[in-house]
Amino acid sequence: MENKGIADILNVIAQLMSLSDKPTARFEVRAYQKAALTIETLQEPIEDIYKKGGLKELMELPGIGKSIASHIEEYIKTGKIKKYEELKKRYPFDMGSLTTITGMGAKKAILLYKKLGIKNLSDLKKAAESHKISGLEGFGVKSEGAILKSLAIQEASKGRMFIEDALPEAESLINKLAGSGLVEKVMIAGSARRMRETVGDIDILAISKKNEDVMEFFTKMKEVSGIIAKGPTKSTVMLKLGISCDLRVLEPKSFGAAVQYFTGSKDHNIQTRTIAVKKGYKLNEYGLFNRKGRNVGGVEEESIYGKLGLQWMPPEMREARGEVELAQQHKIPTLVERKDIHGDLHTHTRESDGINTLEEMADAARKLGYEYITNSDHTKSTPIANGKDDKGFERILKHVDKLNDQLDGKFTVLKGAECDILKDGSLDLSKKTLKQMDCVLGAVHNNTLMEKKQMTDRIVKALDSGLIHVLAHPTGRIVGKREPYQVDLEKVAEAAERNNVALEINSTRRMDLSDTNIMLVSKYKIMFAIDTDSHRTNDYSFMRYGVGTARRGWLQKDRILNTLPLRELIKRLNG
Ligand code: DGT
Ligand code: CA
Ligand code: CA
Repeated sequence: MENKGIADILNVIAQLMSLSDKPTARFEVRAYQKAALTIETLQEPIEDIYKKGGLKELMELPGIGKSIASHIEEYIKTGKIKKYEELKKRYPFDMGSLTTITGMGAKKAILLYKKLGIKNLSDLKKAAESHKISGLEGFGVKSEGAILKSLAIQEASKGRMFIEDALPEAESLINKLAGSGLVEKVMIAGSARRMRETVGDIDILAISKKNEDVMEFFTKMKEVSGIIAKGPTKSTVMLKLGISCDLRVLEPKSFGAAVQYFTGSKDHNIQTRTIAVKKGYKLNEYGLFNRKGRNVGGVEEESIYGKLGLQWMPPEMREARGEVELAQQHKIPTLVERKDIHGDLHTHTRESDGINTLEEMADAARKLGYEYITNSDHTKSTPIANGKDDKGFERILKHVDKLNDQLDGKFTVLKGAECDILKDGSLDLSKKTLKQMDCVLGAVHNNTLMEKKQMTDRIVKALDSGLIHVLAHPTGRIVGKREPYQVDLEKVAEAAERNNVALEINSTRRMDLSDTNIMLVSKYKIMFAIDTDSHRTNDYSFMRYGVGTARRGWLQKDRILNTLPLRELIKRLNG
């Protein structure tokens, strides 16, 4: 049984229970959501945990109490959860997939089921296309349009996988290949090496003299669900993960050329090939050949770039966005790296919708070598995330003070909030509360279907309040799931510059700002904050994807707020 499968069920139970009028339902909903969150990111199969220590062991997991633990036990033993089966009978529609649509919560989904009999995404598409939804109360032309758009994005992203799902798998595959003793060298190429936010397939390159044995090993790995092609130099398999993987076995003399070629991107390769031709070479995946047909490319990709008169550039830049011209001038910037990061400015705890305590979040960050985190729990206008009001934050801020006292300068938790930017651009906490904080994140979560001008004005007004330090996930998009809201990002960047507000690069599935949006706004004199928006300690590991995206947007260390050591950061936040 997959952890993801059971987490999905718990999430659907939460959604279905949120329809109940029972006063205690809210707490139960949160309990199911938290349990789902925990299970989703477990490093080992939950079944193994259960086998080790039964119910008791399950209840040791954060956010899993007795009743949910017994549901899990029931599922492991019988393949079913009675409570879920009963709820499904009462609400016989596909809540899980309907609520992946922008703006569609459980209440809207049930309304659509009751009024129009919509049971799944294909019913939803038909109803939206024939304009049956815009006439319903609580919907409108705008939300019907948003539904169609959201369906279209899901359609378009089919077959591509989020980098955060694909890269760990790619790494585990190359580690196993390296450990097989059959290869002299093995590495990841393609879009995964370029840290593109989605990956169409995984590309692996290896050097070996034992081609047949390597291919035998590769096609029989336990991650493989089927063999698409098997040959001595190239094999393609389908992975259980739901994505395919190419392995190419090469000779040392063409490895550099293959690395350059298969790292791509295709458009970047077209530009490098054109330069090669102008210099009288022929460049392909086998080498860089001079007029006499001799391979002068060497074994490393650096030498290929060198022969072409190009400075080597990080894979993240290879998207034909001007990097080749920069390389000709030897002006490739030194991009920010994961090791430059000193802390994380966006984290949640159990106080809102996180899993861990403040102490656990601080401790885990300290173990990563960080100097600081911002505690940024949600505010009251996002009740689904258990957002807190001024009074709640009064208590939270005291808690932070107390912890900082205990930490005695060895680590610092900055006081903050992920404060909702309300429909009219006002903020969800009082000025008095916000003024006591070190690092306030402003964020739009609700009423996202506004016209572009209204949304821009709303965010600009919030930034002009002078109370915000970071604008969290500035466009509201979620990769493969949700379109960004309509907003003039350049106007927002202008306001950020005016008010000394950093724009976030949110490293979760939001990946917001995206690489292209970073490029759009980096001409303004603004800082960026690469945050993980962690809801549990494991989430800190998302940081490298945010860093990858920043690198794809050509950002250097001096543009990233959280590369600053604590003292400089505080100066900057106060300035
Ligand atoms: P993906 O898999 O869609 O996420 O993106 P990539 O970039 O990994 O593309 P993929 O796997 O089709 O091919 C790997 C690399 O091989 C690609 O980045 C560049 C190179 N490549 C593939 N097809 C062509 C081509 O037709 N011309 C050139 N110049 N390069 C190609
Ligand atoms: Ca690929
Ligand atoms: Ca490929």
